[in-house]
Order: sequence, then structure tokens, then C-alpha cells
Amino acid sequence: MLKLYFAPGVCSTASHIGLEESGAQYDSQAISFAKNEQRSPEYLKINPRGRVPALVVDEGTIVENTAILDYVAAKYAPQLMPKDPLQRARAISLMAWFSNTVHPNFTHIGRPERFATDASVHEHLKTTGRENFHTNLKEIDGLLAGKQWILGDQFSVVDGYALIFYGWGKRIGLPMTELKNYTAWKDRMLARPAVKRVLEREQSVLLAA
Ligand SMILES: N[C@@H](CCC(=O)N[C@@H](CS)C(=O)NCC(=O)O)C(=O)O
Repeated sequence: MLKLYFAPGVCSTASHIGLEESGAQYDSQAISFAKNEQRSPEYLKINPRGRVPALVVDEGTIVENTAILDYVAAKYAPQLMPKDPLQRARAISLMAWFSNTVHPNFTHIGRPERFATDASVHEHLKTTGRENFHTNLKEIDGLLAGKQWILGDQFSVVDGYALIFYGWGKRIGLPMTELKNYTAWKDRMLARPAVKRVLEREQSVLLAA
């Protein structure tokens, strides 16, 4: 049996959507950041880094959205990742960029203390993080031009990952509707039953008007 540890509205939504879209049977447990459960002794046994998502499988635990999504597709739903080696490399490349650039830019806005101990530069880090994150969202908007899904005609686990950044942009008040391709694609995402189920379970900001 699979078990996903997640927190509502954070990056683990990507793995949550991937699992739901795969049709695999899984259990899930919400970790409350408000109660600091990600640092509880019980959870640190699951992921010693104190982060979500974590996916527990029969043979052990997988962390990092990119790895979880690739695993879920390979094991349960091959249609959710390209078969062609070059296209698969491009899918992984995009998820790596989400993880190593887009997500950390957003983290600068809410957690500047993670990047500088000198509090006098925190406001500057927040401003820079916001600008860089907005630039990343514009790039995603460009990537979606003329496409049904982020990799082309075929929906993939990468789409679920790209959706979380739209929600974060909305949450911090960026002018998301100016991003026409990203907004039209977001509406296509919300029309998918599996995506909607996850967003309802997580009470996502994406469902608010
Ligand atoms: N690169 C990792 C990022 C994991 C991560 O930073 N998760 C955040 C939520 S978006 C977390 O668990 N934060 C808990 C904390 O900072 O205490 C992934 O994609 O899985």
C-alpha cells in the first residue's frame, strides 16, 4: 500500500495530483504545519529533512516531488510520463527547474531567514524573490503557448507540478489573469476530475473566485 504525507496548499499538492491521476490506490495523511507536525519525532522518522511530500511504498520512502512523480508514473501510469528518452529528459528537466529555481524563489518571499541570518536584508530578499518568482511564472506562461498541456498534447505528472505555482501566485496577489496561456491551462486543469478532487480535499485557493 502507498501512503502519501502531504500538507494542504504546499508543494506536495504536485505529488497528490500525480497519485490521484494515476488511479493507484493510496492512503494519505495531512501533516499540519501550524502544529509543526513536520518536525515531530514520528514524522522525522519518515523524512528526516522534515519536509513534505513523502511517499511510503512497500520497499521504503521516496521524497522529492520529481522522484515521487517519476516513480508513480513508471509504476502505475506510464501514460503520465513521455516514453521517448528525449521527451522524458525534457519532462525531468522541467520538474528539476521547478524544484531548484521556481520553488526556492517563492520560498524567499515567505522564509527569507532561510537565506540570510541578517534580518536587515530580509525585506530585500522578499522583494527579489517576488520579482524572480513572477519572472518564472511568465516563463511558464510562454511554455504553455499553443499547447494543451505543459509538454504538448499529452497530460503528464508535470502538469500537476506546474499548477501549484499558479495557486501560489494567486495567493500572493500577482496579476495571474494577465498570464493568458497559464490561466486558460489552469482552467483546463480544474476541469479534470482527479485534479478537482485533490484541490477540494486540500481546500485550495485555486477553487476560490
Ligand atoms: N524539493 C522538495 C521541496 C520540499 C519542501 O520544501 N516542502 C515544503 C513544503 S512546500 C515543506 O515541507 N516545508 C516544511 C518546512 O519548511 O518546515 C520537493 O519538491 O519535494
